Order: sequence, then C-alpha cells, then structure tokens
Amino acid sequence: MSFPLVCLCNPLLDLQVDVEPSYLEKYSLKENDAILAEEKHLPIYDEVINQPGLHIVAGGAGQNSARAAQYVLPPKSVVYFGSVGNDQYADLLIKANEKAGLTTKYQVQTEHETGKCAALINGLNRSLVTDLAAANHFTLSHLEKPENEEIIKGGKVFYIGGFHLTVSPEAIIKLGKEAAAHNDKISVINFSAPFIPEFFKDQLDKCLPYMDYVICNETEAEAYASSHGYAEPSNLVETAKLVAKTPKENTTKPRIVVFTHGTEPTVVVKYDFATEKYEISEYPVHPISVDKIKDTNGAGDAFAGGFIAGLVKGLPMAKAVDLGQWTAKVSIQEIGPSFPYDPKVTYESS
Ligand code: 26A
Repeated sequence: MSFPLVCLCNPLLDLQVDVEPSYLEKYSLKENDAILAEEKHLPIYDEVINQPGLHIVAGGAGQNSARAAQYVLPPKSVVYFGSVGNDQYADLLIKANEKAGLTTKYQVQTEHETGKCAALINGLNRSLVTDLAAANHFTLSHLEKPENEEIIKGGKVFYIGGFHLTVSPEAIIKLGKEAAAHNDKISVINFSAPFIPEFFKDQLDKCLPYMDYVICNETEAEAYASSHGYAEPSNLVETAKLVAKTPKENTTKPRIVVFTHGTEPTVVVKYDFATEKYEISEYPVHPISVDKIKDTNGAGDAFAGGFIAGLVKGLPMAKAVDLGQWTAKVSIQEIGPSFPYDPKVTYESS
C-alpha cells in the first residue's frame, strides 16, 4: 500500500460550541488560541457536552489537514497516523475520515480514551482547549511496524502537525529523515499554535533541520521569533527569512517558509542554501463576505491541507498557495473543520 501524502498528528474529537466572552474569562482563556488543558480546565468538557447547540465533529489539526488534502486529491492519496482509544469517539473519527476518503493507520490505546478538544467559538475567533488522552501515547514503534515502514517508504510528501511535538519528536524525525534522504521527497511542518515554539522550542529546534517547508500563521511566527530572541518579533518577512535559513540536513533542497496572515497576503520566503539567495513573494487571500463564514475552526488546517495537496500535485508555488486559500475558504463556510460532500465542490470549477 502506498500513498503520496503521509500525515502525522494528534487525532481529536472536537466538541464545538458558541460561547460568550464571559465564559472565556471564567477560565482565563484567550479569544483565539490553542492550549493543552490543565486541571482547572477539565470542567469545561462536561459543561460543553450539556450545552444546547453542541456540534461533535472530527478534529485534530493534522487530521483536519489530511482530510482537506484528500478533499482535493484523487482517491487514496492520503494516509494519517495518530493514536486513539478503543471507544465510540474513535468510531466517529473513523467514520468522518472514511467519508473524506482518508486512510487512517491509528495506534489504538486500550487504557486511554480518544482525545478531545473543546472548540469554543466566539465570533470569528476560536479558543481550543485540548485533552490529548490517547493521542499523547503515540509511539515511534507504531511507525516501525513493517506495514507502516512500507507506507513511509512509498510516501512523497510528509506533513507533520507541530502539535505532535508535544507527543513524539522521534516519530517526527523518522518522517523527516525519510524526506531528507531523498531529493524528490518533501517534508512539511506546521507550527500549529504559539505555545509550540514557545514551550516546545527544544523539540522544534531538533526537528526543524529535517523539514523542507514550514507553515504557520502570524501569531505563531511571532512566538517563534520571541522564543528565539529575534530583534523584531512582529516583522513577519524578517522572521520568515531567519526561519528559512535555520540549519538544514539536506541543503540540496531549499527551505520554504509559508506564513499566513489572516486576511492579509500570505508571505512565502524561499532560501536556497547553495546560492545563499532568498526569493520573497506575497499572495493575496481569497475574499469572502463575513456573513458567509460559519466559523474559523480548522481554517489554518484547511489552508495547509490545500497547500500540501498542491505540493503533491507538483503545482508551482503561486498555484499551491491559491489552492490552500481556496480550501480554507470552503472550510470556513462549513461547521467546524469540515467540507461539503453533497455536492462536493472543486477548485477547478470555482
Ligand atoms: C496538542 N494540541 C493542543 C493539539 C490540538 C489540536 N490538534 C492537535 N493537537 N489542539 C487543538 N487541536 C485541533 O486544532 C483544530 C483547529 O485548528 C482541534 O481539534 C481543531 O480541530
């Protein structure tokens, strides 16, 4: 079995509800953030489960991107690794992935439940509070199973949700090494949330040399710049240039950094290690009227999914970014990190 796109991250079920600012204040949560749940956050799950208007949807950042990529690629293009429990939540995730045509190779934990994320929607923002549970128990040994080794050997593009840096950097490095060993393979990491470059800096720094592409948004870029002592953390292009130039295992391939910036243009910086030259480009986002947006949960994941689908297709940079923008636009018009299937929409016909 082989798949051109191989993804790794934490599979989660999203418990999505609309909340008032006072609810976020009660738990000292930011309007737009993603955090790991602490003891004090645990009552949130029981509260949202009992709230009218609850949507239970498949989530997990990398899994959302994997579904997004599969949405725009031919059938059987994408496989996803992560860890779940042996429970009803996992069944729901498997169903959602099957509907999307995404192949899952889960490591199943018998002693831990499937992870969950309270997705607290407030206007166009979302505050994500995650209890990783089974997802936290993913081990490198899962990727070392003969059938999964085969899948990795057959992969062309490897996509890693940076959230997985909290779980198994060894597994990330295994995929990164496969890409670094082949000039025709590509590895991509997403910083995922500000707390990753902030609190998992060492793990990130260890994995980055194996990564050809880095994707993140402006707040994650700023968190990276601050934790790495850059002089101007809010200067997006400068940060992109510095990230692009960080040490790299295989310098035959360039490092390409893709920074999304809300409704501002997406910044792409490519650094060629051989010529020591930069290429800097900016691409406008697809406009959409606010009344068409259902929520922004998974918007960044959808962008990443569309973009990596573009890499799988071998599209030029401008087209791959455009496919990412388009995929995000489709997803924010659905509830949660989802896509329309009845009927499906296509990039080509839009
Ligand atoms: C380790 N953490 C905190 C996480 C996540 C996460 N996915 C993996 N690991 N915290 C939130 N998410 C997912 O992000 C998506 C929106 O971008 C949520 O499940 C949500 O679907």
